[in-house]
Amino acid sequence: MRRVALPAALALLGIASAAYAHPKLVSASPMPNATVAKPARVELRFSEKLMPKFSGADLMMTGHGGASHAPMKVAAAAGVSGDGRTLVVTPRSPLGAGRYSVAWHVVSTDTHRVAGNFAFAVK
Ligand SMILES: [Cu+2]
Repeated sequence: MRRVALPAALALLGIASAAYAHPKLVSASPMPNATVAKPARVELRFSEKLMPKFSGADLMMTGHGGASHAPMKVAAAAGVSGDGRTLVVTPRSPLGAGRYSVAWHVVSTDTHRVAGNFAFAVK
């Protein structure tokens, strides 16, 4: 119960304090909508320091071979890197050719929660 309640409370906090600085996605690798050779990891850099405990991302495969399919979760580990602002998603095995989406959620050290997603393709 508590695990569910806390992120929800943080989300409400985020909405209530929309005028304050929220973590923004500054850059991502692969870049949104880019087509790249097999990336070893996905990196998302934010404008604020993140709370690792409440920050993460799901990597999903959404299609391959020219066809879309229901999102399939890719086994991956997500963590915040040494600079405190970069969320790194490392797939357990190399990504095959196809289309992917990254659904991320982060909580900055001032407790603002932001979520978003973007897509990229692997050739
Ligand atoms: Cu697929």
